[in-house]
Amino acid sequence: MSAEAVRAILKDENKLNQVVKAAFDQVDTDGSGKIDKSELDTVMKIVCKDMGAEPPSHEEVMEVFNHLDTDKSGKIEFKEFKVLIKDVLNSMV
Ligand SMILES: [Ca+2]
Repeated sequence: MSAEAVRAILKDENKLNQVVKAAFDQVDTDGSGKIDKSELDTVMKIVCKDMGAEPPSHEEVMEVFNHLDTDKSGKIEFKEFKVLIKDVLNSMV
């Protein structure tokens, strides 16, 4: 994705929501509308494998989870996931 394309997404709330929703649905494998610890664990392992990195430890997964779970509900809701995707997109431009 080009920097211009990323900037266009960040400026357009509807586009951003579409991007976040597409990513969210991939992570939320049971379709519960929330991401739980085991779903995050699975995704982090896949991402690390894709990048050729060591799989994350349980502690690393928990650290990321607790960082994202800002309301401490024990699940990552859409709005919390959106913060993550926005951070990732912002880091690309
Ligand atoms: Ca939460």
